[in-house]
Amino acid sequence: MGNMTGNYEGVDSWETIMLLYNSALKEIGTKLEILNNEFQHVHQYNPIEHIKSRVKTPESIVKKLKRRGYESTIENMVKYVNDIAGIRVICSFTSDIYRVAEILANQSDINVLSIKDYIKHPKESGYKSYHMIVTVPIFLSDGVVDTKVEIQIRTVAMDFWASLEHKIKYKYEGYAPEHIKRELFECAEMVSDLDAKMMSLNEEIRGVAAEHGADDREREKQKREAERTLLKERFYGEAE
Ligand code: 0O2
Repeated sequence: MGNMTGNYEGVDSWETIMLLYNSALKEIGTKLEILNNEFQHVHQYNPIEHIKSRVKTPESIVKKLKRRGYESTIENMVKYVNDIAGIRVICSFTSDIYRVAEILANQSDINVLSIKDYIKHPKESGYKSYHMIVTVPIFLSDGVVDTKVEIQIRTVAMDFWASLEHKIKYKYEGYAPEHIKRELFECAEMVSDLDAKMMSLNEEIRGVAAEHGADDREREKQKREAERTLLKERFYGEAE
């Protein structure tokens, strides 16, 4: 069996393909969970708030292919629909988004196919999120298949905005009234302000916590030194 992003002979049945995409979601989900646990262990904080994953519905896949002028075949779907397996990673702060993205991209079995940074370059609507299309190897009984996953990384606030915007877009079938679009855009700006303020507040708090940590360490050191001096006095009758 070949590489699904190039030669996907043998990966031709709907069931096999769905098995691959579901497995890819599990692999990426586990990687993210391990990362979050390690961060908790080493730095006592979680960069990831929560993770949502889904496999695109057949209707949605067909719609996307049609929109782009492709026939609805398994070959076209594997080749042209990049978000059949999608995972959404919700972080507290913008800085966490870039941290998580970089760590994932540097893992040796992850191959980054493309990146769209809608945080640095928001969409016209105001949409902000960090998108990566990656492949992850899926080990089957008779071979390895590199399988595509779309990873969307965003803050809680960006996610809140995107959910509402998606709902509105869906309701108006893409043709929302101008005033709604305008207000949504204004909300997107508020989301950016909120994210920026929350991040700088968090940095300040962490600065204070680090200072407290340094004070605690200094006190601990002085206590240990006092104990050593006392022990020496007891043993030798005098301090050095
Ligand atoms: P749905 O209904 O969420 O599944 P590519 O994947 O590179 O071939 P595409 O699909 O245009 O091309 O990529 P892009 O721009 O990275 O968008 C992919 C997904 O991002 C979308 O999937 C949405 O989930 C999300 N997204 C992009 N733009 C917007 C936006 O303006 N508002 C909201 N709420 N979500 C957005 P789908 O399949 O288009 O939609």
